[in-house]
Amino acid sequence: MRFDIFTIFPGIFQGPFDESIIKRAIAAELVDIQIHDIREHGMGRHRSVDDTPYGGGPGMVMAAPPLFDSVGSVLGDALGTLPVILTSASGDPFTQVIAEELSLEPRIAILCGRYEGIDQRVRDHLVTREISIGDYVLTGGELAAAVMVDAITRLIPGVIDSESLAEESHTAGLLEYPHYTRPNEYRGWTVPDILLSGHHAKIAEWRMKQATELTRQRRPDLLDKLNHHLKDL
Ligand code: JCK
Repeated sequence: MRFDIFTIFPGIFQGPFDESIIKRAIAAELVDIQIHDIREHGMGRHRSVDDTPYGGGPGMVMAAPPLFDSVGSVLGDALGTLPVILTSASGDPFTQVIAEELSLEPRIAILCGRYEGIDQRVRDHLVTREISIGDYVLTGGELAAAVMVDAITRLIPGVIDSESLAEESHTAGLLEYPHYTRPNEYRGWTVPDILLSGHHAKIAEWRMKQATELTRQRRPDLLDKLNHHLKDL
């Protein structure tokens, strides 16, 4: 799978993909993440990518031409056939279901906004989908793009151990059950006996009960959603 990320701050992506699981996925050529600097298509002598808003008001607006030129030059004829995602606080909420859908695509473009806004013609004629990673305010779209790439990449076959993904599907829609590792006693705090018993069926049952109970306490909305899905089956 290939990601093309368009940004005016390519340096933000120096860190996030250069460690651990994503780094391994890149090395194994399971994923290809290309960062493109929109400013290479900036306007005029100063390579501007923004301008003041028509109609007045505070802040600057990201201009359309550098974005169309940048995305057009990288995607070429593929433009029009693949998802072009805009990270935006006004977008559809990003969910695991969306991550799963997008993990099936061979290639995705992600545009990272900055400033107070983006020229509406980009949304209307370049972007196929607007996605938000949550109801809080970021300074720009780059960290949201990194979050989406991370969540999507781990779903690509071969990136994560298939046992872990199978375990995840058993408990999908629930919060995690408690985990323990050695030592069995630490500062007088012990590990639940059931986990040391070797009774695999009993352990699975205990974990499911723990996950369900924690979800009921902390995220009853997730249980409601899960019940709706089960009713549909
Ligand atoms: C992209 C610029 C900064 C901040 C004005 C917005 C009402 C406008 C995001 N989950 C998420 N939160 N924030 C973002 C995000 C923020 C961005 C850009 C994504 C580009 N900014 C900014 C505030 C405003 N308010 C709501 C007025 C821009 C995602 N994904």
